[in-house]
Amino acid sequence: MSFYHHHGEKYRDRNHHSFDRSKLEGIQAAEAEALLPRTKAQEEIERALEFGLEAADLIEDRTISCFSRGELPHWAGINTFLKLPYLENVHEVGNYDAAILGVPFDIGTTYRAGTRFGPQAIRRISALYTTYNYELGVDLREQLKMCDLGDVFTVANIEKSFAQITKAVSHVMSKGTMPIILGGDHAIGYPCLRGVAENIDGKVGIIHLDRHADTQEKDMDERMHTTPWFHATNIPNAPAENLVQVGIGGWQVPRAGVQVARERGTTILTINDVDEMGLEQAAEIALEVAWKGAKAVYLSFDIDSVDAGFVPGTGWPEPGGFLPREALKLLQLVAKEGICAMEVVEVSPPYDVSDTTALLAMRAIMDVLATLVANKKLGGK
Ligand SMILES: [Mn+2]
Repeated sequence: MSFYHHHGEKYRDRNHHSFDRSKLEGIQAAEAEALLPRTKAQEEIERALEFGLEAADLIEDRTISCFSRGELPHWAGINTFLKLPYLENVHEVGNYDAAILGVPFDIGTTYRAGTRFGPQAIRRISALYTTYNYELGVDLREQLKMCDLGDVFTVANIEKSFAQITKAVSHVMSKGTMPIILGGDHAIGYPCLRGVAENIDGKVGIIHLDRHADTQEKDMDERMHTTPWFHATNIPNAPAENLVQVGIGGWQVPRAGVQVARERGTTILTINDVDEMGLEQAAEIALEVAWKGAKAVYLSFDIDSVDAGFVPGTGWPEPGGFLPREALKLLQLVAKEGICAMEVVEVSPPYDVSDTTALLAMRAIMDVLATLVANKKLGGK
C-alpha cells in the first residue's frame, strides 16, 4: 500500500465526520456566546460618545468617539486594570463585586528586587485584554462589577508596610468585595491574609502555588518574602492544617522552612506529585485540604511557580515548574469552589522580557475571575 493510498483513505475518513461536533468545546463556546448580554458594552459606547465627543465626520463607524473613553483602541487610554473605573474614593468599594488593588512592595526580596513595579506592569499589559473569555463563555464587563482602587501606600519599612497592607485588604473585605491583589513580593502574603482572616467568621484555608515553601520564621532577621506562611498560619483562624502548597521543589526551598512545614503539618504537593497524579487530582487534594472545616479560601499565586523559561521577570526564577497552561488549568480547577481573595506576587518588570511575566499574571487573574463568575461564586452587585 502506497503512502498516497493511505493519505487518500485518511481524507475520505475525514469526510465522514467520525467525531461529534456538538461535543467540541469550541462549538459549545460559540453557542454560549449568543446568550451573553451586550448591555454594559452598549452603555460604555454611549458614555464614550457623551464624554468623548462624537467622531469626526470621516469616521464611518459611529460607535467610535473622538477621544478614546473605553476598551478601544487597546493601545490608547489610561491604564487602570482592564481600563476599569479608578475608584478614588475607597469608601465606595462596597458597590463592586471585586476590586483590584496594587501592593508595590519589594523590600522583602532576598535576591532580585523590582516587584514594586509589578502592579504597574500588570495594569499596562492588561490593556490588550478584552473582558470576554471564549471557552468559559464569560464576559466580565457584563457579569461582574469591578473597579481599580489604585495602590496601597507602602513605605520603606517592612512592618509599617504590612500594617498598611492589612488595613487596605481588610477594608475591601469588610465591604463584601473580593480583593484582587497585585504584588509585590511574597512577603505581602502574610499581611494580606491577616486582612482577610479578620473578616472571616471561621477558618480560612490557603491554596498556595509556588516553587518555594515560604514557611520559615525569619530570613536575615526580617519577615522577608521567604516567610509569609509561617506568620499567616499563626493567625488563629488560618491554621497550618488548612494550608496546601502546590508546585514546590528544587534547590530554593530552605531547610528552615521545610522543618516548619514538617512540624506544623502543612500539605505540600511537589511538581512531581502533580505530574504523576494529574492536575485534576492535585486540585481535588488542594480543595480538600484548604476547605476542611473552613468558611473561605484564599488563593496565593506566585508567578515563579511557573518554569523559569516562561517567567523571566521574577525575583527567584527556578527551572522545572508548571507550564503556563498547567498553572492556568490548576487555578481554574481550584477557583471553581470559590475564592474570597486572591494575590498574584513576584512579578518583577525590570527583569521581564516583552511583558511575558506580567502577561501571565494578568491571565491568571482573568481566568480565576471568569471561573468564579461561570460557577456563580462571584457577581450580582
Ligand atoms: Mn516563590
